[in-house]
Amino acid sequence: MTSNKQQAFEILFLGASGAGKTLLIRRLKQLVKQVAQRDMTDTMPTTGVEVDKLVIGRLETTVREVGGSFTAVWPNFFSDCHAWCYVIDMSDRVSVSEAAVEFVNVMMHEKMRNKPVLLILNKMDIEVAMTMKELDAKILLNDMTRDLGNRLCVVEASATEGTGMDLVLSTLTSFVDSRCA
Ligand SMILES: Nc1nc2c(ncn2[C@@H]2O[C@H](COP(=O)(O)OP(=O)(O)OP(=O)(O)O)[C@@H](O)[C@H]2O)c(=O)[nH]1
Ligand SMILES: [Mg+2]
Repeated sequence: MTSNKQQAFEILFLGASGAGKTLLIRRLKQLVKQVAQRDMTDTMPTTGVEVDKLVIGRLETTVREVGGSFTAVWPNFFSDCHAWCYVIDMSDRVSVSEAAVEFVNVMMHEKMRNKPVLLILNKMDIEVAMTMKELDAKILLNDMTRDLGNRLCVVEASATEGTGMDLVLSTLTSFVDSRCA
């Protein structure tokens, strides 16, 4: 494994408070480190920033979560990240549109425009969760993924049940490894 500074990789996790960023990162950690299954759903809201180091693909990767209550400082972390994830709570139908608008705003930020992004549609285990098709009707996801090629990936997940996590990891691995190529 190479982990010198030149090859360091940083992934930024953004999304509204309660969307599931911390739990998703815990699940990722569990997959990568193959730690035993335990109840890990007892998260607390992230105050400020939380940083983890995980080996993803060929590099030791910094995974940085900025709490959803700290949107004002999100741009402070745009320069240093190489890829980012945006998490939407699909069960919160009232806030999905707002979250989607926030996502598009970050996508269009000059420091983020060319970076690979994984949009995680989380909490799909909840019965009332909006489907990807419904979200597509709101923000034309299909058009965006077509226009941006493999720079934008979209995954449906449930951090609670662990579904979609293999795809989250393989997508992040492809982001990391494409930088090493
Ligand atoms: N049902 C369900 N609950 C989830 C899921 N993901 C997260 N949760 C729960 O949602 C709550 C908030 O999750 P967090 O991971 O703390 O959310 P966060 O995005 O980190 O929130 P901030 O740190 O405040 O920005 C917790 O009670 C989690 O257990 C999911 O996929 N399904
Ligand atoms: Mg958190």
